[in-house]
Amino acid sequence: MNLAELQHIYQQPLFALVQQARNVYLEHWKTDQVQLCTLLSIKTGGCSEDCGYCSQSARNGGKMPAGKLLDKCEVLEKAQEAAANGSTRFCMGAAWKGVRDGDARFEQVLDTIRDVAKLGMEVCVTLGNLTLTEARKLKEAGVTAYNHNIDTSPEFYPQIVTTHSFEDRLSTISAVQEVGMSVCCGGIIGMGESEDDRLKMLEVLSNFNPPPESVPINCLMPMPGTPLENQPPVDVFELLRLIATTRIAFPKAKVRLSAGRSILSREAQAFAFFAGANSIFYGDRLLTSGNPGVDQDRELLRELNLTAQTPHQSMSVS
Ligand code: SAM
Ligand code: DTB
Ligand code: SF4
Repeated sequence: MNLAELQHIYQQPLFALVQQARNVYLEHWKTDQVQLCTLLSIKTGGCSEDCGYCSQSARNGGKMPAGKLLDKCEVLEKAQEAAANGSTRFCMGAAWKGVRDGDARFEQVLDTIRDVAKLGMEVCVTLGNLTLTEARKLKEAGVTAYNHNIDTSPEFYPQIVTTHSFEDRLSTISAVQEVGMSVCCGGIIGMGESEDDRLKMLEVLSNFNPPPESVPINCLMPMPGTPLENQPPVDVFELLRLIATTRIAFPKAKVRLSAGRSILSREAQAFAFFAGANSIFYGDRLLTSGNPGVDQDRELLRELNLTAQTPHQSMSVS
């Protein structure tokens, strides 16, 4: 879809937009199921990059000490706990610019992935830049999806990050696609970008071939010490419009209501599910910030009569 088409969808009266999104959802997904993804930061802080939103950048005040890469046993323990809690996807994140084949830390991550993959959940990793060689090894180790967000429009990106380019992000995504791994790619809203920047981000995503398997929509968590620490919260109706537009643009994708749920009311989350979101981060923590507790989320899903997706479930209707 191009920007004009996305604007046309996005600018409809809110109820017409949400109704269209709900219809698209029902055409492609038979039941009201939500994918439950648990995140684990396997290497926290000390990152060389200057992403303005990120608490883990060594350049953003440097308050967060660089942690060590978690060993396999620690990760497996968390992954088993996630599986026992009903998670269908386990996503491991590292505060790295990227990974290189031959590096001992990359070998350690591959070894960990091989064991996590045996637990039956979908396995997602987000490790920064890759080339074809690393992408192939990750797939062989059992990774099902690689998360690499473009975060915003190509035009706004340089105002948020200067240590790598938007094109660098796209080149990693091409490598992931070339080896046949699913792409999980979305962005953040609330960084000072315009509504058109958000739609331009969707325009770029909609030109991916194949389109992303999942699209995380994160609301900025304003992290102390970062240049964006004082950003005001995202307007809830702007979030709902973007979720609905994403559902319409990507009928078959998991649209993930990602960072920021801890400041959304139960009603706003219910509205977001109605508008087409069908995936959440599930677990008490995101990477360095908080998330609603597992018990709270279980209760919310029960009240909304939403059930958990099984792993590797794509659309229920062909
Ligand atoms: N270093 C890797 C990378 O940049 O791809 C992986 C980890 S990075 C923390 C993954 C994603 O988390 C970012 O692309 C961004 O979309 C999201 N993120 C990071 N900090 C955030 C924040 N404060 N609020 C919302 N989303 C955030
Ligand atoms: C994504 O799109 N959101 C997640 C995951 N992919 C890696 C990360 C959210 C991070 C929120 C801020 C934090 O916890 O540091
Ligand atoms: Fe590093 Fe990723 Fe955070 Fe950017 S978003 S500073 S690359 S951990």
